[in-house]
Amino acid sequence: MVPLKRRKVVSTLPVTDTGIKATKYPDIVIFILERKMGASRRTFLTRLGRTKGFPIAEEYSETVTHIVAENNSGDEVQAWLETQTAGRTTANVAHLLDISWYTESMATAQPESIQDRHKLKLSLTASPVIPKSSAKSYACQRRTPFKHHNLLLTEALELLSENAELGENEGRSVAFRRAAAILKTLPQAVQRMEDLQGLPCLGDHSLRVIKEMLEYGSSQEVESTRHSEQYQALKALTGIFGVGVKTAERWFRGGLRCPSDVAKSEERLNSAQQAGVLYHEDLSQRVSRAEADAIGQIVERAVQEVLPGAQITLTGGFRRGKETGHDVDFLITHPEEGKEEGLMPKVIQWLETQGILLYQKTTRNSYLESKDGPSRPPHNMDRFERCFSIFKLDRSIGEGCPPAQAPGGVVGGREGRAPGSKLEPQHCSSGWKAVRVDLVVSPYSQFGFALLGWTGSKLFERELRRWAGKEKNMSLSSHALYDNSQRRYLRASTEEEIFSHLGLEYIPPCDRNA
Ligand code: 8GT
Ligand code: MN
Repeated sequence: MVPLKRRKVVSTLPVTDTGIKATKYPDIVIFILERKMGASRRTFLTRLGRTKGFPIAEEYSETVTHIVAENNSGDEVQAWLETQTAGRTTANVAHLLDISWYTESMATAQPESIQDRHKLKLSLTASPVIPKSSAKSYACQRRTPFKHHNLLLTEALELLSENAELGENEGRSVAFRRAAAILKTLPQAVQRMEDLQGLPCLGDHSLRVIKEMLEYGSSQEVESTRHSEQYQALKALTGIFGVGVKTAERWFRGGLRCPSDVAKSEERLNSAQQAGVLYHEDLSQRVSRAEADAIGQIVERAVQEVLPGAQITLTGGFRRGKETGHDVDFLITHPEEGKEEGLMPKVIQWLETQGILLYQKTTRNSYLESKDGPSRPPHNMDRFERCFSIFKLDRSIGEGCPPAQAPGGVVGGREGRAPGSKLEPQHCSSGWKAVRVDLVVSPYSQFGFALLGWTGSKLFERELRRWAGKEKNMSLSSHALYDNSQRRYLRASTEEEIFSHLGLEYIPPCDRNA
């Protein structure tokens, strides 16, 4: 760890027993501001609090969680606080509270939950300090907007995360991703290591990388990884639709480096990989929001044709407000439970007859949540279907897809390519573009869970499940929330209700970009 600098603040009181270690409330540290209150009243209030077991600090430090003031405005306390922190932005900024919070807490002999009326109001031009709540350690407790102020650092940490993932080192990959995620929540660019004081999720390795980047503008480890043949090849190979880390690794050892090597090779490809190679050029382009909307209209039309009244919702990155994506994700349901059964094959068939599908593979819901989901799946879980597909989207989007023929027909058969038959990758000079589309059908009763589960980001989802398990003894999946203590499923029809069951503040989709 980088040693954290502690700033000594001169106390106006003699340092007696701080009472902090033996407290009943280890999570809070109160500081009573003497300003405008006077030393004798402060001493009285301090003693009173301590007799009730409250941890009260003599001196202000960054461990303080609650600053209590009397007859001071929020701006006055804020200005005082800035002199204590030398104007530095610190993550560990305490609640600024009126004395009423303290006296009410004295009356009940326990720290009262903070109400709006307890908070000292700051004027709108208030300082750039980060509220303590934005430094919570689970990503699902924080707001992470898509646009943030630390792109260079997060890009570097995410590259290391991706490299660890390609090396199948999941723990390391998640650690770097969590470190990147915390930097995305900061209201300004990190300039000094001190700016990181008090932030969770930053391990030694991430701190080392950040320090190097702040000092030299780049990190040697990041740059050597970025330029390494293995990283570049594994990234390029897993960038092919249908190719996972294990296959990419095997191909790499066999001397393949990029999609065109695969196309020329004798490797046996399954049907997804064949489509992946065939449409690689298009699929490696980002999908724009306009394209996502155009695909939304097609899916809407398909769904209405086969089941009037069914509803479609754009999920994934686009629901989080991203401008572009690597694919387009949709969730389909029907307000009448059970009506959605058998819907997917009909939708697929309709799309196929319109000549819109270049590839599709429908799977029943096969992931029975064995690793982190409920131990007993809900009875209707096997109704949950998903389809990985590739749409043929007219380049003059908005006009819909022409009923044109896919080159060589739809790639979707079960049999793989026979060794020796070469693939000729498609080039995007044509009037259409291949776009990856994921369709998921959910029963209405599970819709809230499915929506939450398919909106992402992947880290946000992971953190939600970790929070549920570790902090609440619950199991969250895209189907249900199971309370292990009560041994029952908790009902919810909206995302808001799920957050509430989990004891979390509701985070809207646009702030789930961890
Ligand atoms: P993108 O812009 O690159 O497309 O980013 P994205 O939309 O955030 O990612 P995605 O890879 O398209 O995945 C969308 C969401 O679906 C993510 O939240 C991811 O966690 C979720 N997701 C899968 N696979 C599965 C799965 O098998 N089960 C569930 N419940 N969710 C899944 O990608
Ligand atoms: Mn997506």
